[in-house]
Amino acid sequence: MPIPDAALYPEATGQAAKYFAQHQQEQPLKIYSGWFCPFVQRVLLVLHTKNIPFQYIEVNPYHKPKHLLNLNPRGLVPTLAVPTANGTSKPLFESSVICEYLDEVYSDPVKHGHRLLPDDPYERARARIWIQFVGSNIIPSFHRWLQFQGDDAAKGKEEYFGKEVTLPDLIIAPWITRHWVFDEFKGNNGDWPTTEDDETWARWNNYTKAIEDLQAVKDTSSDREKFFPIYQRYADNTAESEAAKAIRQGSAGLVFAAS
Ligand code: GSH
Repeated sequence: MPIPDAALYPEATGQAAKYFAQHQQEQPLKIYSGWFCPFVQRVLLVLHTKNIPFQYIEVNPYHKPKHLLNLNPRGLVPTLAVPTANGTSKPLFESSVICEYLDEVYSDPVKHGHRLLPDDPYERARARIWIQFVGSNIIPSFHRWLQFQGDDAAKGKEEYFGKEVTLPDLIIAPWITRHWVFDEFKGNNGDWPTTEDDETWARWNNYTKAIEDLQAVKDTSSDREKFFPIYQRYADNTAESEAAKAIRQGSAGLVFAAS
């Protein structure tokens, strides 16, 4: 039976076609790629950002050509062929592992710019948490929403948007429900950044709406106009609360960090 996934448009188009055309020449570092694959794209983004010389090799991973299987028995893209000292190559796979490898190996700041993972071990560990989170939560949710049918699709959608509130949501919610203060007191007049940031703001607005719709937020919020005199004092910088004083002294971290 034919594999439905194998029926692919055979090659990249548009800007990607031009970019890949510039990377057809023989190079020691090779990426076995599918133009359509988001995991591949991760690696291409790193190669591009770090200006790493590479050869682009288009394969259809659903047909699993022999030269791909020789490198990667699972026959997945991306697969990287890494040059060895004796002129042969050795394979590497798993997109996030490849990305980290490239960042580590191509580390000359003059040739390759800044490191994509932070230098500080703690910050690096935190970045890895997010990387892991994308892999373990976001992409699976994306696919569940995309692939599930009927009632299950609705469940997938809820999951993708994150139906269940988490502690970080609740920790930030009071400030989210108060960002009108900038319109009211700082002359912002709803003038949040637009144009190239539209998409970000659309996501922000979705998130804000989800927070505002929480019953717990509704049940614990007073009428907006009752906040006016309080925030007027902050806006005039005449408030004398610990927070207001700390902000004036530049030591807000001590007040807010553990609160
Ligand atoms: N976890 C892998 C990674 O991050 O590199 C996933 C790679 C992957 O699933 N690639 C797809 C593939 O090669 C194309 S987007 N599929 C072939 C198959 O499923 O047989």
